Amino acid sequence: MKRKILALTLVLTLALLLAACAQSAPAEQPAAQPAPAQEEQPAVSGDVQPASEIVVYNWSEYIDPDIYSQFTDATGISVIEDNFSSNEEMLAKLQGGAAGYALTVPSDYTVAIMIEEGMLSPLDHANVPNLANLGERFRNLPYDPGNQYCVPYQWGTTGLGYDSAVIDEPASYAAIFEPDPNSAWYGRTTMLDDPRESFAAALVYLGYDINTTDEGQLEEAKQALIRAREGLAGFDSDTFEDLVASGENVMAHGWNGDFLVVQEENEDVAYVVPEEGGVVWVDNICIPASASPEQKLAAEMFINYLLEAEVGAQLSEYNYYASPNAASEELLDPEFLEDPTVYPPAEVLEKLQYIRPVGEAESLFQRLWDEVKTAS
Ligand code: SPD
Repeated sequence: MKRKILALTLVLTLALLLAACAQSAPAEQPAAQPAPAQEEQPAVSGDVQPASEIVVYNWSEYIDPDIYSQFTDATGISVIEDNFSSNEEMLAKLQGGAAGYALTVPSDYTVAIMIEEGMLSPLDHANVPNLANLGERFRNLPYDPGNQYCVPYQWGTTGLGYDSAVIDEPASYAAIFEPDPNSAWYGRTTMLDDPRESFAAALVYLGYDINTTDEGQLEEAKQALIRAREGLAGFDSDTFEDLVASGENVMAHGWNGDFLVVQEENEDVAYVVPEEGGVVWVDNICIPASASPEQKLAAEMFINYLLEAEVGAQLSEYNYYASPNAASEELLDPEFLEDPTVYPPAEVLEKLQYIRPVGEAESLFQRLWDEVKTAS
């Protein structure tokens, strides 16, 4: 199978390089004549060669490292990965002027913010022919219609993971927001260190819309989070699943795939979307506007590689998240495709909401989140 991937990639890489060379052939023009004034220069000029190295700014443990080395073997382009733990952390770093990243992986609402702020470079679809493999419903998502800037990477849900050998299924977010010192999870539970995600859990528990900008409702959610802190071991977006698998903690608010991965280590780890509902999300791979034309071309080649049916399946087999790649789905184990923690049934899906951009209230969420974390 790997040989087939390699062959396909070589063919595609050659095709892209040939296309780049063909575009670079200048139209016959006498050198002495001034070039006609052009209102708009193409983002990538014809003679651009792909960068020999790219840096991908990604969530941690979100990609099989073999995918990077396979891509390097196929194209000669090496890949370095840097990690972030929340959309807000990634956004702040890029807004602060961090350059050098050829790719980053924002969630839905953050894509909308980044497009609005001019932080993303539009995709040249001619360099991403494998876009044809994307599932129909991932082609016109409201935050990026027509995949003008990004390609959906993986999708999933946010809920509660727990050690089923120690506690019963936490059916409700009350397990977190009504801390009980006599419960087995008191002091052995974490929540995501993520303003929009943790506020979403509090808001949904209180019966409010997770995208509310009503200051009274947000203040109530803040108080609920401060109360919850009493029963928490902390806020953690990096090791929450490992701490449940190792037995140090017994419950964590987190993302479905991360809990499924650690089932290999501890089969008692389970995951549930509480009865109140929660968050459904789509992460996307996108090119920061700060990428050079060379980095952008190499980044598009990488996106195209990820969209290979086999590579997309390899991604899901590694991180246990649902794939937006329809061609990959055909290669995935039917057991995975039927797992309700990966592909939620209709009755769960209808209780889930997308986090949406809230404009100026974004800073209100951040201020209230800082208050939650610093409250004594
Ligand atoms: N271990 C990688 C997990 C990536 C989860 N991203 C989801 C963000 C939803 N707000």
